[in-house]
Amino acid sequence: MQETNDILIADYKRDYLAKEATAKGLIFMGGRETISLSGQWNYTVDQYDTCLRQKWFTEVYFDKDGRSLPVDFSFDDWDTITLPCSTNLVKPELFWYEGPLVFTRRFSFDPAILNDTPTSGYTGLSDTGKQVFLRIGAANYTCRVFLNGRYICTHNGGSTPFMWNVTQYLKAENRILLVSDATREHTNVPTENTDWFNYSGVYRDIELVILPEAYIKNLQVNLEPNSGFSKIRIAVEVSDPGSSPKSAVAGISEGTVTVSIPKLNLRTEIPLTEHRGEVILDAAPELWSPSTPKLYEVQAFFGNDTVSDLVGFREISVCGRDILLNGEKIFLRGISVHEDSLYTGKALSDDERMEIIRTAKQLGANYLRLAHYPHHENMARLCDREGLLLWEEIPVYWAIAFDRPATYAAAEDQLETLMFRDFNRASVIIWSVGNENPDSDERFSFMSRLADFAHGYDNTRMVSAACLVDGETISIRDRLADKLDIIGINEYIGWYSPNYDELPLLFQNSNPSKPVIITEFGADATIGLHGSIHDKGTEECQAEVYRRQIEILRTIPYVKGMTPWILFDFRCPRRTAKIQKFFNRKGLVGADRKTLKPAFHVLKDFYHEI
Ligand code: GCB
Repeated sequence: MQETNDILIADYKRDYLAKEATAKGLIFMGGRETISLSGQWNYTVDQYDTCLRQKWFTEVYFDKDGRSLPVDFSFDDWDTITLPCSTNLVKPELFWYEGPLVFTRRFSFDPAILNDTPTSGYTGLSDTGKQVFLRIGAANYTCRVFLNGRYICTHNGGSTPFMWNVTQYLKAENRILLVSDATREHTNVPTENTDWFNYSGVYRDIELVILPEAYIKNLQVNLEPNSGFSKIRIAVEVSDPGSSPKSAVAGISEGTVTVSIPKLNLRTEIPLTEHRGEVILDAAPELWSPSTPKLYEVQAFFGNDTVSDLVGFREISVCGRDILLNGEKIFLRGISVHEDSLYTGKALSDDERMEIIRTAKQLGANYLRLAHYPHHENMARLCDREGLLLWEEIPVYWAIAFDRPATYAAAEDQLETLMFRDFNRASVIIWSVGNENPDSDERFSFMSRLADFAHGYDNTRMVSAACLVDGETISIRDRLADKLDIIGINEYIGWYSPNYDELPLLFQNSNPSKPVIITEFGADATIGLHGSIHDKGTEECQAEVYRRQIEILRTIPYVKGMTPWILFDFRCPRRTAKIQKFFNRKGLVGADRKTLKPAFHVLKDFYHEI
């Protein structure tokens, strides 16, 4: 009989339901120093979740009388892995594995970082009030954190960051253990069925963030909408002193935050009430746009805390059926992209992100759709710098469990996390609340709530969703459109609907009152496969779909942009045909990111012409 009774307890996860890390626990990261825990870890596949059942993280090796106990793990002898990464690509046996994985490492933490007076036996309390937060950029889908034998927190959501205060659990010598589990569940966001590869593991950075006792929790900087481009809004939030471990300094959080934008000769004191403050100031920044991606350094100071950010100032709005950037009509020459690399899965390097940007620019694009979930935060930072507009999305994809309150809560949390993380990114102009969701009352109320939530959180961006064509009437008709600023439409005429006549019909049958972006059209093409324009899967057929689509779309006055599907071929377990071999081959470029298909040039010619 096992000491822990693990073989008898079916409901072993109940011990890990409390302490869920959500958007509310996030802290502004710009300009902060961090201690990286990325690098070499030990790991194992733990298919039966034995770590959670037996509580391996408590490391009980002896009974109370000192006799040794058998254990089913040996952390330091497990294989090593370099985190972050997509575990599936580490070795062939792991390629299809989605289940629980355990990662662990030791690390030293210098107590002097937290204490003015040197202490030998660090007990976890700092005498300066400084605090240490763990931040994980993303782990798919559920990630449970353990530190020095204690359960710390659980995060749900495969592509959003989370943070947790670990000050009281830290020692000079530490063991951290993470259990990630990418098992697809019907009730998750995304649900179990998607058209992309479900890479598992901890695939974005793991770091410790050192904060003073009172710190800046959030800093939002933006051009105030409808101010004639002449006012900047700055909003700050500081930590709640009640949450600090040292109550003696409670009250420190009231006062002011100083914010400065040196290149605009702007310096202001923002008074705080209940930890928050906001000012709207006169300013005349050079406006950010794809052709002039001007960024300004912003610094904020509060007690011993300093943060900074690089911020562009632009206004995105809708007027009738037009999209306006800085008051001028713009056509969004876009392309969709997944966060997927042949070599690194979802753990792209910045070089790989730049490769996406360069290839999109070669195409003549000014805009990317980051489908279908939050991509790495560096993507929006790079697009700020390089001058590409962005659509960012949460994975409310296909048939989500729209009737479940907990599923809604998960979707809203991912949306709030994404908006918190990327609020200051000028490149991000649209929040998308979902993709191709079959119409039902539950879906309508779920997605309406998300759209309202996005509007309530952020009045500096447009809200959209990629909707389906109404199949019965062949028209743009979706109840959700009332809740959106811009209507996204996925239509695969020439591919899933082979009758090209439906394309002009779709627009004849529709009369939207808002701008429309064709969020997807496309066709598979296997590199080197040739045939007639009617032979599905050939380069010729794909190029023909692009020609026929562009011929019509360019004439529709309310189509104000497009993001055809997709820039690069990407891995997808659903795609088993001879021409697919577990890849979705709708890329304009192969998965090698080098081989351009003829359709690339068709779209490129159009984008360069307009
Ligand atoms: C879609 C989906 C996208 C798929 C694509 C396809 O409509 O939004 O995720 O990958 O079609 O290739 O079928």
